[in-house]
Amino acid sequence: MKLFYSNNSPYARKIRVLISEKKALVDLEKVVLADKNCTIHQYNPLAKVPTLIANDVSFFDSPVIAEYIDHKSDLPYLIPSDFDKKILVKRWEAIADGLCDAAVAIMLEKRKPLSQQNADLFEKQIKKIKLSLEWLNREMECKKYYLENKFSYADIAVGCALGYVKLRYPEIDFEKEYLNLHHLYELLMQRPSFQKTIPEPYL
Ligand SMILES: N[C@@H](CCC(=O)N[C@@H](CS)C(=O)NCC(=O)O)C(=O)O
Repeated sequence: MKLFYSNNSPYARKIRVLISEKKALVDLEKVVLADKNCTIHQYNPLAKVPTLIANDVSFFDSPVIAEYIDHKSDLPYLIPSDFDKKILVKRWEAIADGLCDAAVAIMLEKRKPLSQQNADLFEKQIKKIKLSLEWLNREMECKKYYLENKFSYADIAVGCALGYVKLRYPEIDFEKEYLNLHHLYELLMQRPSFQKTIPEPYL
């Protein structure tokens, strides 16, 4: 198996953390999406990371890849097979991905010349980020990990979204505003899988 990823993609980080936690045998290949000849075009018509190649088939997007890796590798499943538990994990992944979508949308808008930037877009996306963080923070009340206080893919998804928000918005004081999420991220950052995939501020 081979995973195409880019350095700071929070969706790809989710998969890299999962691969590390599951000790899955996957080659990692870093790509530069801005490169017109980027290899990703050969494997994914959407030209997005993460993309996984397994048995000559390409898989995307990250929720699909996560299911594939969790299912095909050893060790206990991090996405539960029990439907009622699994759907809660997927629900958390959906919020985590939505949080990343909003943060990425703002980052892309900021890259445009000032005269072309849309103030409404900033306001709308910032609201999504704030409300999602408040929502997740409430969900973590009196909990160590999200699902039955056991580490799962839900924590990986939200942890990677938090890492990305922290990278792009260092001014957010998690300890003051979202204490439960602060504790969760601190706990996750003790894991080698999170440490070795931390986003790099200069990219
Ligand atoms: N929903 C997708 C989102 C993937 C995504 O948007 N990745 C970004 C990098 S953070 C990307 O590849 N962007 C390139 C593009 O949109 O052309 C997933 O979960 O995999």
